[in-house]
Amino acid sequence: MRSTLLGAALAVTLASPAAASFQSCVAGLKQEAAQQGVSRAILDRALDISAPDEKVLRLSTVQPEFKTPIWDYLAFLVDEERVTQGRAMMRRYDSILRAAERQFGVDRFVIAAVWGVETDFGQEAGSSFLPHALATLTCASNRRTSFWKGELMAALKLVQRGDLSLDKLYGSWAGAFGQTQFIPSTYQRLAVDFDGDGRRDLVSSVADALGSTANYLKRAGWRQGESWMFEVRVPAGYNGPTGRRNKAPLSTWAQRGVTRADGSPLSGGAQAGLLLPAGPNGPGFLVFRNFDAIYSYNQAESYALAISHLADRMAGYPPLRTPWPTDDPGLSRAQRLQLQKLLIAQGYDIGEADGKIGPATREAIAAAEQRLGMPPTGRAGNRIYRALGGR
Ligand SMILES: [Ca+2]
Repeated sequence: MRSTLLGAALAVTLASPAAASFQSCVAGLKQEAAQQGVSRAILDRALDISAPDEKVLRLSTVQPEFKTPIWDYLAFLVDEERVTQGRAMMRRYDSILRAAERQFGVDRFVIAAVWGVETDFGQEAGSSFLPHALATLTCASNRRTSFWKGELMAALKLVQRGDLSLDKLYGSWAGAFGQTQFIPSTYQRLAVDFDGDGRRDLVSSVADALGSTANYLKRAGWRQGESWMFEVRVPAGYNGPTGRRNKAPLSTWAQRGVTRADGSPLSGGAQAGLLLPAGPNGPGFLVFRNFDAIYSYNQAESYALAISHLADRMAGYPPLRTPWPTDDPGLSRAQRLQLQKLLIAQGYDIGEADGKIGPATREAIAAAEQRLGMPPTGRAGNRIYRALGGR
């Protein structure tokens, strides 16, 4: 037995020093987790991995070669379909959302909007097995390895603690998982058992996921009853202060010529910053302390704008008043899917239509644009959509 094991280890070493070093790294992770109280039974099942997950490594090094315009990003995340479905989900989970709003003081439309943007209301939570993904990132990537190791340990402890079984640890390649995509360390710190069954299960329990999101936003500084954002209009050619952190009272913004989107005056002392994500000729937004709480969920202003706007739309507010400064607006998810079908019908080989605009779709769009005598942008916008017969 002993000699067989040694033989196997030797063979691996001879075959590939990288594989052997990966395996010894994983063995080290198991030992460290065991010392932190995770059982051998859990570890043997969780870290039954002999080579890095190549897909995770690939995803972790992808540089976004395509800068998404803000109007594309919002057209995708806040389309009519998501607004309608969001309203239906809010009716269905009304008592949970109201209970979370009461207990944590966080507006229920914002809680639901996080859910809608993160996983399309629980439908797209990711398919990477977290222990393998995080072990891969710890042992085979060369960036942020101590961060990934911490996330791996946190994930294993959630299982050890009895919050989740191993087979629920599926999420994004970078470790975010569950209905509202917490990373394991955040889960460990801030998840709550909101349905009262004794376990914090943000994968299968909508109540636990929504309660935990409310708790997150509360801890991020949410102020009960205050605004998060509203659309405004700035004077033509505005070149005054902007930025989330450049906050001033509404009365100061009024002096600078800023009005509500419908032209009505601003007043009051609430502190807000001005965002002009597409410059002074596009929609403007005054954003408040609660916007910063939403921002902290994913550290991106476009993300916080999408959550804020989806919350408003689900609450019954109209679409943005000021159009984006483009003659080629973005597409909804349904239109993206339709665009792919139109490309396939024209003979472009982009695989199956799935509504996800990847490199193959972008190449086909650029080719179609060229064929139609349009500048080849590769972007899934309204112009190519119409040109191919979409409506
Ligand atoms: Ca629970």
